[in-house]
Amino acid sequence: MASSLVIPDGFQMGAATSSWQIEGDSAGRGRCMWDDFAMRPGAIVDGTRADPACDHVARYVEDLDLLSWFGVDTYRFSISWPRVMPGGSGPLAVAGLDFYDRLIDGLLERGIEPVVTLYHWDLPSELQATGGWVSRETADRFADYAEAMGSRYADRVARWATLNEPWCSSFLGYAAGVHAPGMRDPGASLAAAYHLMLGHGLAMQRLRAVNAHNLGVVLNITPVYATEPSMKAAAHHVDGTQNRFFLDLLAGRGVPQDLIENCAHLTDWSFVQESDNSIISTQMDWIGENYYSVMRVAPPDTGTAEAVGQDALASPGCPPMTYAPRAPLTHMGWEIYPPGMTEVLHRIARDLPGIPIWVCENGGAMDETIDESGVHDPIRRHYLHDHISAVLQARTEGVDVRGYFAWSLLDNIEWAEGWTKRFGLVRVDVDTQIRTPKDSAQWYRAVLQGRDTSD
Ligand code: IFM
Repeated sequence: MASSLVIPDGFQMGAATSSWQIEGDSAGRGRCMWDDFAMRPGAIVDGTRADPACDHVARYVEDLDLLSWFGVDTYRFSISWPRVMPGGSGPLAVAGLDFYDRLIDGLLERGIEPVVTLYHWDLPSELQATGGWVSRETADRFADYAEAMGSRYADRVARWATLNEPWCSSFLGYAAGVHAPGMRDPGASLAAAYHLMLGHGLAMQRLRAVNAHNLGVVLNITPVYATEPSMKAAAHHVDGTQNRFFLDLLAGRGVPQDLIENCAHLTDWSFVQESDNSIISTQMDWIGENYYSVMRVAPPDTGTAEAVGQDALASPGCPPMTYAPRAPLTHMGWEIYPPGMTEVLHRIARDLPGIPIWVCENGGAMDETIDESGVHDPIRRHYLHDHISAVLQARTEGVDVRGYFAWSLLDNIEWAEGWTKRFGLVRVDVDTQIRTPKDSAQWYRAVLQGRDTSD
């Protein structure tokens, strides 16, 4: 790894979290589909529930002080829909709204820009009970919720993301069944993906109407490679469900024709209405990219390792295939491949020209050792170094990338992996809730403060 990293002036550096992964205090909000999913035996590998998570609702001041300690320019967090609007529609919950007021004001007092994600997967249970994202009405309810949040916080929020990683919400949740709501219905997952994007477009319009500024969405566009020429068609299909579906809808090109044809046995696509196109492609002010790894599409039964979320079921309509990530791997089984970061930023710039990009998540669950001198995680430190360098390379090559958020500020609930996979810069002891900055945190802080970053 190169010995130093120079962050250009004006390039924003931050850290990110999401509500269900850190907040705890489930008694202080309505239920969401992840609370329900977590009750299913075996759904979350270690039986983790929403509480205590990082007990962030009670400890947010300590967490704000940690952000100050790092010296971040910006912090990306998500609002829990069921905390501010229990049930997913109707009256707002004052205690929930007040919590995010205090969080946002605390950030501003510390000179940190708040970036809000409106939907990071915690759909109110009541909306899942009426079909969740498979139902078009959920997109309307999301737009109502977005408008309510815009009305309350637009004066203080620097940037808004409607959705986080709609690919995960739709295909991991409704097709592969490994995320809430735990369904395995490929046709339904395509409707869910579409309605998420419709909800995005509707929310953009409603946010703008209440003077919320800097509006966008966060995707997880992922380079997809065929391991051999015979797998090119399968890789193209995976690229369709993983990437082109979202990019093409945002660009106003509609659902890719090859997906329409290849998935015709799964759905009649009757949920697609012509008038939706202009809504979904409402002009964005920015786009977020969460980059962790790449996908290597290989012949069936030749996969070399299990990678969390790299599941053929999550690409409805795909020809027989498997994934074959190459070492080195993180604890998620995800290949560590920094050049993919540069590549993906170029691709987004090409497919959605003229839209500034923020890297909204990047990081890894890695080996770490704990002793009296601290938490030692050299692999994470190298990972961050190499990926930030890859972002800056894309910027040098002309991509309009404006900032980077490390995932994650804190160790937190890694969804169906529970507490078994830790992505934090800061270690969280779940029993004591003691926060301990890892070596990677010290390094990241030094980068942010422009101090010595030599290896
Ligand atoms: O923890 C998740 C996050 O919620 C969404 N992006 C990927 C991260 C790691 O899996």
